Amino acid sequence: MTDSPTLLDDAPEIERGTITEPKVEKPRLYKVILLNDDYTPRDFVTMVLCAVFRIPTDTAHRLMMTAHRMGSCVVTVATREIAEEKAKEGTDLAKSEGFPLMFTTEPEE
Ligand code: TYC
Repeated sequence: MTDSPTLLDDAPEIERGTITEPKVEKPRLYKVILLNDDYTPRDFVTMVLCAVFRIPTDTAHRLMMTAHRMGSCVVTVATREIAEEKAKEGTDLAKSEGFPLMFTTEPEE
């Protein structure tokens, strides 16, 4: 069945398309979360943050202390692929040294 003609039929495609059917969606972003634990040394956590997330030592130390005091802390926000890759890199680096330090990811609201 074909729709009846409307005034919009003569409007440029872009005017109809942009308002009702956006074609390009922004990728959902994911948080990388640092979890506290009772065993990983503070300096090691700071070193992992610097190495994996390429952040300055003072920022890494502040994030580490936030996770230590609050239980967890958002380190960065990225696409799902990058967030999962960074979380695994940090968790694996700690595991290779025998520490239970963990990073997780979760979608932003
Ligand atoms: N709580 C750990 C300790 O007292 C240090 C630590 C901080 C571990 C932050 C993990 O995400 C963490 N040694």
